[in-house]
Amino acid sequence: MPRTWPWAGAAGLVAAALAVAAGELSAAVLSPALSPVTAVGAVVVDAVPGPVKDWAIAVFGTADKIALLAGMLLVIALIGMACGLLETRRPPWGSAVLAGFGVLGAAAALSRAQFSALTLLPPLLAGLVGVLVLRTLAARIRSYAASGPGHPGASRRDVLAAVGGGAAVAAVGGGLAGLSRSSQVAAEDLRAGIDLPSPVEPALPVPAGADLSIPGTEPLITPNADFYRIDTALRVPLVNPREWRLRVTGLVEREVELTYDQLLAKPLQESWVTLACVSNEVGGSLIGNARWLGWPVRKLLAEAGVQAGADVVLSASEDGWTATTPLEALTDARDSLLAVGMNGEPLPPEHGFPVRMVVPGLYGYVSATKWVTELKVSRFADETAYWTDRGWSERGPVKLSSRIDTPSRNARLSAGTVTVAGVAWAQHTGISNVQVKVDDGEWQDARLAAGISADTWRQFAADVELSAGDHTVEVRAFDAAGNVQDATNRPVVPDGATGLHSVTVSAG
Ligand SMILES: Nc1nc2c(c(=O)[nH]1)N[C@H]1C(S)=C(S)[C@@H](COP(=O)(O)O)O[C@H]1N2
Ligand SMILES: [Mo]
Repeated sequence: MPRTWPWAGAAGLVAAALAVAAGELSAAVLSPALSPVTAVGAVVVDAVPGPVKDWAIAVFGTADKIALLAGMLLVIALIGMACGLLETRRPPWGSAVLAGFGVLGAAAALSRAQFSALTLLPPLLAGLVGVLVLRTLAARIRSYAASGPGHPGASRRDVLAAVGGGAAVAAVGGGLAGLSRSSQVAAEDLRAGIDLPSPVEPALPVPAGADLSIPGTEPLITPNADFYRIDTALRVPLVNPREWRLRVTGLVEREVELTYDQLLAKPLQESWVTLACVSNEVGGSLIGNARWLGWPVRKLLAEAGVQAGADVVLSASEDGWTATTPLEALTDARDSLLAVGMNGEPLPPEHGFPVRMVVPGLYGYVSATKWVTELKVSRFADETAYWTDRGWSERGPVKLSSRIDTPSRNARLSAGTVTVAGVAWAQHTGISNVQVKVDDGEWQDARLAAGISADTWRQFAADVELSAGDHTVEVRAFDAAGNVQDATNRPVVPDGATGLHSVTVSAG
């Protein structure tokens, strides 16, 4: 019988490597914050006693994170090899143990503060890939082991091809994951070195009672880590703020170039703006509210001097994405910003670090360019942009809308008084009223929380009486210009969904 334990160990190592690569690469694509290796590392750091941490920092210094990573990868490699030996001898125990580690990775991901439906995807994908690879390779090794005169099975060459092929894929995948990780770490280091100036014009204070804090509703101010992320970037662009430049070109009296330090030296202001995506379905969550620190775009455009006849600004990002924003929205009195800060921190890499645009009242696809590097003043007649080239509307004002956060869809409640609560928005116009309706009843006014400004969403709450049985609760908003929310159901293409959000619940 051929000797197989070295093959079994190698198979386990390859399975573990492919599992880690699958987990890390899927996280790199979805959001670097979802890295299973980072999640497990954070759990390890939390679990390690203080004196050991001090020792590690004393020994490894600033390389402590690399040492931790190397240690974790070594342990994973050893576990992989052990699973390989186990799986070839006692299937399916090796892959069961490997799957167990996938579940532990998922638990580590869950133990981290921010949880979304995507959180579990990288660790579970890692576990799945590891198990499938291990089972396939181990089956081949067993067939090789059982082969002999009169028992044709896999040859040594078959085993070599399978394990070697897996190792080659793991090397490529691992290399890519490593690259993406090191650029992520580099971006974090660059960000960590930045000390944002205080705004000359601070944000409006949040009025008392603006946050109703009703259980089941989203917070009035969206934490950065929970803020929706939409972009076409497979890898988050890594822009060194020292090298960043913003150029103002096109129909201007003089071209202007701005460095990051020059931007930070401007009199900055802070504004509350609720940013929304045109792809947000009625009742969807592609919307968030943050405090943005930045310099008004209108001041930069004034420095450049806009020529007569211009009606659009084409903004372009580091990674080639573009948006066309009506010039007016960037020159009128609204707080259109070249933003450097989000909720008191430098912009997170995935939200446009070091500089992005934020324009109250317009969907992100026509205004909120992240990693922005150029503003070209031009004419709508001469320009198109990334999404307008793909069938989306040239103009993208945010539509008046509202969303019920609680009760949730299909909730089972006790009959009686139930609080219906959520948010309503009409950026740059403001919300004047919100109404809710149960089944075919009358519309009733909700309590409207104080607003921060016309550029932000407003919370509402209403107490409704629900008898035993199934009910549909619906919401509609009115803006400060007297418009009522459009009840006609329309899809998100080409310029944003309309319709009323409703939830069906059952009371008993
Ligand atoms: N560079 C770049 N900027 C971009 C995009 C993009 O794909 N690339 N997407 C836009 C869209 S469609 C939206 S809704 C907002 C989302 O910003 P957020 O990810 O910070 O929430 O960014 C906008 N800015
Ligand atoms: Mo968007």
